[in-house]
Order: sequence, then C-alpha cells, then structure tokens
Amino acid sequence: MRVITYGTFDLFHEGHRRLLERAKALGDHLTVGVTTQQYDDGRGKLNVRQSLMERVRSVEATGLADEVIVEEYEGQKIHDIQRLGIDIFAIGSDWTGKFDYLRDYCEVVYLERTRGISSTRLRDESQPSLNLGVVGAGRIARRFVREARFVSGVNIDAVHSRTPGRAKDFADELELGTVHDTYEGLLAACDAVYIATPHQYHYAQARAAIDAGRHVLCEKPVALTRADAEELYARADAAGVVLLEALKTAFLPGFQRMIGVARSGSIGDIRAVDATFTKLVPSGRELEGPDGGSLSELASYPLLAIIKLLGTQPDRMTTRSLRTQTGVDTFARIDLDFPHAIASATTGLGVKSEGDLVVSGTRGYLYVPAPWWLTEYFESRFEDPSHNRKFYVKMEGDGLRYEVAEFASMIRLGTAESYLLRREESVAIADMIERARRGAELPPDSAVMRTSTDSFPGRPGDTIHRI
Ligand code: C2G
Repeated sequence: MRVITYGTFDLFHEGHRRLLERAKALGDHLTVGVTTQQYDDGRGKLNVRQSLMERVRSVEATGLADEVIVEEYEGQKIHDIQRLGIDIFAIGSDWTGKFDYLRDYCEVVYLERTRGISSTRLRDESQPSLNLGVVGAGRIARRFVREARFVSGVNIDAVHSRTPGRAKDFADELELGTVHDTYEGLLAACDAVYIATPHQYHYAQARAAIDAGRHVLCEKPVALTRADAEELYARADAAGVVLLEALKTAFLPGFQRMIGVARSGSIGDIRAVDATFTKLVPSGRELEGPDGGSLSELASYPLLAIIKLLGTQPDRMTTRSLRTQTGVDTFARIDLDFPHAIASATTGLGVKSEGDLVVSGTRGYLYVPAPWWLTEYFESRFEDPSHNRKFYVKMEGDGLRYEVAEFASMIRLGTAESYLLRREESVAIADMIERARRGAELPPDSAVMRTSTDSFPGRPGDTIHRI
C-alpha cells in the first residue's frame, strides 16, 4: 500500500515525527510532500522559519520517508495521488473533514494530532513576541492592527494618538489594552512602533523612536526629503534597530513574482514602465498643505515599480502637475529617463484614471491590471498571442500582513535591510518625491500647470534617445 502525507514541517518536532511514523505504518511506502514557501504564503502561513531545503532535510533525517516531494500549488494533492498511484492519504486530525474531497481518489485517514507541541509554540518560545505599539488612530492603522493579528510572534496592545479621544475609540474597537497619552509613554512600553500618522510627522516620530532604541515600521513616505530619509537610516544603524518603510506593495508575493518575470528576460530588455495610481478624495488631510497632494500620498507606489524594474538612478526627471489654488497637486506625472529606458509615474487625488502598470520590453510586455499595487494577477503578452501567459499569485487579506511579517523577521534575524525594499530604493523614492514636489511648487505664483526638469548630478541630461 502506498501512503502519502503533506506538511510544512517547520522546526521539526515530536508531533511531526509521530505523524510520519503512523502514516508509514499504514502501508509499505511513504511519500511526504513538503510545502514551498510560496505555497505557504499563498495559504496565509507567513511565519515559517526554515527554508524548504532545511525542512526537506529534517523529513529525510527521520528515515521514515521513502520519497520526498515538493508541494507547490493548490490542487496538487489530487494530481500527486493519481500520478504516484497512492492508496492512502494521511494527515493530522487538525484537518479533519477538510480533505474528504480526496475520497474520490484514495482512502483518507485523519491521524490524532500530538497534543502540547506545535511549530507555532516552538517559534514563540525561541523568541518572545514582539510588542508593537501603534502611533496614529486612523483608517490605515485600523486595518494594520487587524492584519497584524495573522502574523504570529507580533503582539499589538498599545496605541498613541495626538487626539486622545480617537485613541480611546481605537483601543475599544480593536480591544487593545493601553492608550498612551504621550508618545514617550508608548515608546517606553514597546519594543517597536508602527507609525501611521500624517506624512509631516513621520520623520520626527521615526527619529524619536530610533533614538529611544525602538524598531520602526513607518508608513510611506518614510520621509519627504532624501536628506531626512538618509539620516533616519543612518540613525537606525547607529542605534542597531530596524527601520522599514511600510510600502506594502514591495512585500506582496504577486509583486515580487511580477518583478521576477519582468527581469528574467522573458519580455526581452525592459524599455518602458508606465504606472498609474489615482484615488479620488473629495476632501481631507490628503488635499491639505503643505504636505498633501497626490505626489506625497501616492507616488511611492509607481516609483517603487519603476525603481525595481529600472534601478535607482535615472538620468533625468520631468514633472508636470495640476494644482489647486492652495498649491496642492491633484494630478501629477513624473517622467523618468534611464540610460536605456523611459518611465512614467502618474498619480491623482482629483483625477481618476486607469490604475494599471505596463512594462514594455523588446520581445513583449507585462500587463498588470488595476489595482496593480495589490498585485495578484498579471499577463505577459507577445506579438504572437499564442505565447501569452497569465500569472495569478494569491494575496491574503488586504496585503498588510506581508510587511508586518517581513518587519518581524528582520528583527528576529537581526537584518538591517530587506531585499524586498532596500534602503537605497527607499531613499531614491524619497528623493524623487522631493524633486517632483519641488518642481511642482516652483515658481510659487504661476499658473495651474507646472513643468520642471531635474537632472541628476554626474549624469548627462540628454540620454533619452541613447539606445
Ligand atoms: N502534526 C501533528 N501533531 C502536532 C503538530 C503537527 O500530528 N502537534 C501534524 C499535522 O497535523 C500535519 C503534519 O504534522 O499532518 C505537518 O504539520 P504542519 O507542518 O503544520 O503542516 P500543515 O500546515 O498541517 O500542512 O499541504 C499541507 C498540508 O495540507 C498541511
């Protein structure tokens, strides 16, 4: 009889070993499927510590598996069972009922789960939970708290807001234990903070937290100038704490996949990137000066895509924007010239447009439909449509949990920088937003539409036709 079982087998423990022993005893040949990180990400299991290879080795080391395979996608079990001629599918009793659909293909056995031990418990024991305080009590902070509950090892129980009444309502609604009237009080009570206040407070609040030795996850834009962003990262280094910009798209599995496909050469050399993000807001903080406007509010997203695809060093950038009487940009377009490619980032708070992303290459292009910044789906398209491909990468929740998971993992592993959003990239985004906004503001008393061209030092300004 051929038996199969599946699992993540993170931090391999006694419960796993006993499960494999009993599965093996059901027949005379045992196949064990070990999940890939991408598959686990897709099913919302974001806290896996060990790599696929480490987990496979642990399973092999038991000597119980006759064959180890990798589980990569939903629906694979049906395929494996038929392909491998499996007679019995076995799994722990925490899954009782969930795999009854496999009865059409083989016998299904639920084995009693071993009590008192789990990977989650081992993860928690190996590292105490991160006490993360929330600064700000707005909409994004609410979503953040709800999403962070899906990431194990992160505990949120405290909030501070400049408006104490709002913090109290926030704590009541989300069942948080403590409202801190002062920011210093919150800093003293937490290991790390998530800053979700209006843009103009980010720099000072991040700086105060870093100087108090606290890790910081700060909403985008982390700062409104290159100098401020650079200073914050330097301070974080000096203090030995993690500073991560909460630019959620960077941490989404679908976005990473899209960047990988684009940069792998499948569409040839990338020659253009066009990314748009607009959000109509009738009134509110986003439309108020001096830090409001579509550039400070939204440009981080298209600039992230452009930087990930073309690098941090354009030769030249030109910004055109539409502004209100009070000088807030309601629609803006940043054009960037790179040595062998051109790009445009379009943002709007008062103009609605198609929010898609197109990556044009010498052999084909990627099309990422709106909302591309919550990347779940994209297509590669070619002159010959028979070569077109569709990609779907599931995103759990509203996507915020991935940045929380990355932040917690950086702290646990002591990594100062995430390759998903390098400091250089975060600083380049701050730099481009600063230039774009400065351009959009000058001269102070001219008409509604402004144009400015900004050359980057040390690079020629006229490279647009240089291919
Ligand atoms: N297990 C157990 N006792 C424990 C812990 C885990 O018997 N104390 C079993 C689980 O029930 C599962 C196996 O060990 O059968 C692997 O557990 P995990 O690594 O947590 O993997 P899981 O998420 O259950 O994988 O395709 C993947 C599978 O559907 C489920």
